[in-house]
Amino acid sequence: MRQLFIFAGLLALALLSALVPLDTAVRAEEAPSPQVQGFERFFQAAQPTCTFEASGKCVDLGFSYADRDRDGRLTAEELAELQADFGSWAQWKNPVMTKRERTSVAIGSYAMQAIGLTNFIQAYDSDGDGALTQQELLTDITLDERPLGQVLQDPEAVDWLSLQHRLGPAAPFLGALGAATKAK
Ligand SMILES: [Ca+2]
Ligand SMILES: [Ca+2]
Repeated sequence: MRQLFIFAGLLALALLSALVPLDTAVRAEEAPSPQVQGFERFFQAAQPTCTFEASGKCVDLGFSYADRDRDGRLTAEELAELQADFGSWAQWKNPVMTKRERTSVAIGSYAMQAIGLTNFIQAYDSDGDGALTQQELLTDITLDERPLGQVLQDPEAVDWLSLQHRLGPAAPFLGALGAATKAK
């Protein structure tokens, strides 16, 4: 639960927002930390966009949330912060998640653990500056006017083979997640 959804960073958020609509009417009893509150605000704000609007808008929202210093690149520090926020948030949210949502989060967590932040950045950092631009992050995904959830379910839009090749150690988990999105 302390690890991030699938590709770390914005993609994870976008995926989660798009594929795992959570029942937010019920709240956990414990008072959430400022980090959890911040992530929850982001999640609530992004969900309508990510569910109904063009995929690029959802990705933009996720990226700007993660890009704390607004320089257009996600560094290892920013991704680690995001990962920590997401972990706390997912823990807080856990009591109100459905079994399926918990499973998705768990698969994503295992995948991120298997990959590791450093390897993840290296896999997509084509200019070698140690950080990821949105373009680098989306290397294996072709966005279009459909909402992100639909784009990610389209085998033509996501190059799962390339993605698994890049993120080798996590391939089984990514394959499972790919299959899960298709089976939806
Ligand atoms: Ca940045
Ligand atoms: Ca880069």
